[in-house]
Amino acid sequence: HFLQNVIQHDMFKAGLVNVNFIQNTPSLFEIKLPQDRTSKAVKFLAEVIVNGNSDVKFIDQNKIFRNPKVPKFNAKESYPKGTKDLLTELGPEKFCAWLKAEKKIHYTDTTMRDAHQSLLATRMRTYDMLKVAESFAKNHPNTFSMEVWGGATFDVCLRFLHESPWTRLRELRKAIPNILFQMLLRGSNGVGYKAYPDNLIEKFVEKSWENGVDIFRIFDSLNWVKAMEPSIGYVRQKTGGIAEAALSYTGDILDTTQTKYNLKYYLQLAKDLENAGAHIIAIKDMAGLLKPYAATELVTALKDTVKVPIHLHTHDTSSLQTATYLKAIEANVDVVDVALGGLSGLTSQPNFNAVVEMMNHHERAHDFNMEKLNQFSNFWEDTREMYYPFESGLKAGTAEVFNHEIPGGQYSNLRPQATALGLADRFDDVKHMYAEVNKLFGNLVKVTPSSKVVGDMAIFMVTNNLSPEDVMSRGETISFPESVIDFFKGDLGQPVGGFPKELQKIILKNKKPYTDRPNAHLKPIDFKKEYAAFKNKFQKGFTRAIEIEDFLSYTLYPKVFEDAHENYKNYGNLALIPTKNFFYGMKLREETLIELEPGKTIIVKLLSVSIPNDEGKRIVFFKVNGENRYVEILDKS
Ligand code: 3PY
Ligand code: ZN
Repeated sequence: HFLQNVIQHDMFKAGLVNVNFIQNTPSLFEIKLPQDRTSKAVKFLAEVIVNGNSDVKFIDQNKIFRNPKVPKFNAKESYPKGTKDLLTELGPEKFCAWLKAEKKIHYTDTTMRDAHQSLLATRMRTYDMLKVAESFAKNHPNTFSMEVWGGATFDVCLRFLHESPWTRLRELRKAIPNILFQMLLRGSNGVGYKAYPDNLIEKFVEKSWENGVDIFRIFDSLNWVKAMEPSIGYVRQKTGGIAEAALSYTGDILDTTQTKYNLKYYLQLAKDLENAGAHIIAIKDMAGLLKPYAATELVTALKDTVKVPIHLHTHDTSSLQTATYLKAIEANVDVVDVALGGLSGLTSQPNFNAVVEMMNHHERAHDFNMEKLNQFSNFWEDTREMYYPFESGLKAGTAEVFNHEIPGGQYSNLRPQATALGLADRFDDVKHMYAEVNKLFGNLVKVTPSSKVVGDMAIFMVTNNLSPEDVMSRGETISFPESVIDFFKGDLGQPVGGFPKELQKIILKNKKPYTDRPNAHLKPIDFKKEYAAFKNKFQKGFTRAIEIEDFLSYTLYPKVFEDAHENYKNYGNLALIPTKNFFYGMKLREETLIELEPGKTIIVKLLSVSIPNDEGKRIVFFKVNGENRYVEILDKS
């Protein structure tokens, strides 16, 4: 590059150089590396080598990673037919009739969504998913569905992994064309934490279907049917997919002293959701509170009350939930959610492999190749090692969950959130306070985003040493967290039984609450105008075409999208970097392979890292496909 600068310099071309030419022409040293994909990938690696990945808060230098083995499959063979083919053939109504008539118990594999959301703070990268996707689709085509999208994955994918969630969905769809894909949709809150304009949710549903989602599990964080109705409608009108509406399970129907969320309540809710157009009803037990004998009662009664199939979801936080599945299966539940062994248990779903074994030789058994299924479990167990900084720290099942009722997906975030605020030693207090806040707020359904409001308030109260009595007696003088104020205003909708009135006044002070749908207060998106403006702003200097899906990402998460976009411009598609290198950079003399596109792989070897120069920059030397390259990186330490 230096020589290029010399040769192309006007004075050199004019033959006007003397011995001082180099010395007097500092611009010759302004080396512009070509901004191709290889350079961008190498620049990212150099950055992580020198400064680390800002998402990784500690590194265990002694950690040795195993190489996860992908279970064998035949790459040349076509895909065996699965549920996706059946849905295409039958359409949603007939498909659900088929499901209901099935005697076998069916399984949804949550490994690529809820399992890692609940165990590893949602950090699982597309890179690792794609490694096993085709193999899984060819080895286990009898899986009912795979939950691969939605919930927190959308946000985390963009924010921390610097990937496009849409590209993830498309790539997975290509690799798994035969099994139904499922997403978790927070109704009017989309894949975010607040209400969005209805026409944004409508477009989001339509584009999710076009990019690969088949089953939309729709819930509302307060079980408010009014808030779920529009999304159920969009799935029915805008897609050929399945609207699965969820009742989020709270409390304990066996406890007769708890009168709010009793069996009658859930049956009415299920009926309302069926009337709203649900193709399937999900029992969404987000905290793992549905005990085995309660499952017998709930599932039996639901099967008598609604005509559509019942899909059961739980989290194994207490370690009791495999028994719940047994009871639910005996009561004729149609599908249960499980996660491959290596990413199952505790705050994640019950163990896929073990549940299949449990059912072997039972009249509802569903045959799976256990040797292969266990190999997939091992793949994830080995892969999980690379995500160690994101483990939640929970080591064993805890019956405490029946008291605090913290959802599995929130648990793995709450501890780091508390730690970041200096409450590492007071996590017990936070859990305890979470239950207190729930009581104070009138006993809520707690699931994203209502669970976040309860969590924010619990952390706020522990930090400020406030008791529920303090809140009631001197709340007028307290500035509550914004999420709590918005919640009491009605921004997340209306809770079962309404807000506690006295507390609402204390928290809102002079603000006026409303009781209709929050979305009704929002201006619809002007897609034509706003998308055109968006393209104008973001296409410049961007190497791939901006598309409507990017606009949706931006509309849901403006700042996060802008950062991810900037990141893409600087470093290219980071989803291609192997996970080990993405989080931890490279060790000296380590060699890594990066497949920039099918058939174009670069081999990168780290040769050396210099000490910082006068400007604090280090020079990182690589060999890339046999050629020497170096990158200067400012050492920020
Ligand atoms: C989410 O909304 O992300 C959840 O997983 C809720 O359980
Ligand atoms: Zn869940």
